[in-house]
Amino acid sequence: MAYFEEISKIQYEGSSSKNPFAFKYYNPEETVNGKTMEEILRFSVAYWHTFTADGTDPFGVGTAIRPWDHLNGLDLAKARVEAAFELFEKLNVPFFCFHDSDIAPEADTLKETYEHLDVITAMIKDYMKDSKVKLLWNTANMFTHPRYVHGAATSSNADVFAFAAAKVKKGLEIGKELGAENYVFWGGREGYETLLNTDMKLELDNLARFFHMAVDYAKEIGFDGQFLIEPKPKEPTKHQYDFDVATGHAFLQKYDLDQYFKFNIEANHATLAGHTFEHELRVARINGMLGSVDANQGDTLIGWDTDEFPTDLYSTTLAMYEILLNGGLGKGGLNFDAKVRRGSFEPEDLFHAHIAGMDSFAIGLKVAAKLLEDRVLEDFVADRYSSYTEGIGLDIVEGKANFHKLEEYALQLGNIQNRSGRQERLKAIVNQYL
Ligand code: XYL
Repeated sequence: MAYFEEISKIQYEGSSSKNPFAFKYYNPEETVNGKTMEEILRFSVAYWHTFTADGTDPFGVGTAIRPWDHLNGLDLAKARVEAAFELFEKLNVPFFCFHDSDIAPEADTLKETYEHLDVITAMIKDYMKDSKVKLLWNTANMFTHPRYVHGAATSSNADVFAFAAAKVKKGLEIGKELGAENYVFWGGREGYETLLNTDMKLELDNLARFFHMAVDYAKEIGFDGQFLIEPKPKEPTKHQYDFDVATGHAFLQKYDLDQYFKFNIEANHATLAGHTFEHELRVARINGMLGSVDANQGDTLIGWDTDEFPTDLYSTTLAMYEILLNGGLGKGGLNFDAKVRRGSFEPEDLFHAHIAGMDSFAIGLKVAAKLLEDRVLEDFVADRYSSYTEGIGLDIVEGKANFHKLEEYALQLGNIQNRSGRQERLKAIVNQYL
């Protein structure tokens, strides 16, 4: 059965095409620096936003019209798998991602939930056999059910810690079964609401214990996917422990976990933390910790995680600039952790949204590659820091300076001359490439 009958496979038609169901810029076969767009961009569909969510928001019920709406329970879960593979195929995306609870309904007992997961995992595996689509990552939902009211691995209740561990154990088994390239931890409720009732040290120590157990179990079963932490500063908790990349990195280093983890960086989480998307990518990149990306965008006028499909070309360009400098995303990809707006409730909007996101990143890739090829920013930055390539600057960089030597040098300096940072000129040059 076809769920999106009216829509055929989306093809690349070029920028002059007026066909809404065509890519204008994303041409999977086109090469950029010797690799195809498909290989570099590694697009992924997020199961939760595209097949599970219905447009519910804090003020109103769902608005989405979906061809599987009339079904329930496991029948609904199965229909979603069928619809998912139809959409993957038609959009020609190479990857998808899910939480356990997106693919199969949670039952009253953990045992029954496992049974549901087994049925749907087998079905997904079957579909994957006849498809080129791979699992970018899976994860466990440890934030929706009331049991996670005080967190999962950072809960004040050890029973919840144990329950969460069982969910991740199962998640790793599923990841292995489906050949997942990564496993994600997003700690939505791993944080606190008030310090008045919180043992922060125990919660953080427990979170590290939990991650070490996950690493051990992955080794035990031979799961070789990359572990990823997805930082977010807040929402739903007031303060989330994986606040941003820098905070998460310090945590991983403190607990000897940095060798096993990288980061899954989400654009809208970066902006919630008061950073730009490219800032988070840069911090991860220069520390060798850039794993994967949740490609979306927020809204400057709204203070929460709006998870919009990415259409801001300035942002996709600067993101792709970081990704290219990183030598690509390795096992990671660009996962559209993005939802159609509540007012875009028709099934075809799922296609328009993904086409918009894929085209926006394709433009970003091409512009970033050209910027790098012309060394627009590299030459400027190299020149800006040239004082460290000779004289006292070179001594500082080579560890040949100390406060005595620097004082001696400073004492004989006349007026210090600085040079302009030329921010506006550089922005204008970037605009010339867009
Ligand atoms: C919510 C988060 C999640 C993670 C996976 O803000 O983005 O959707 O990506 O748990």
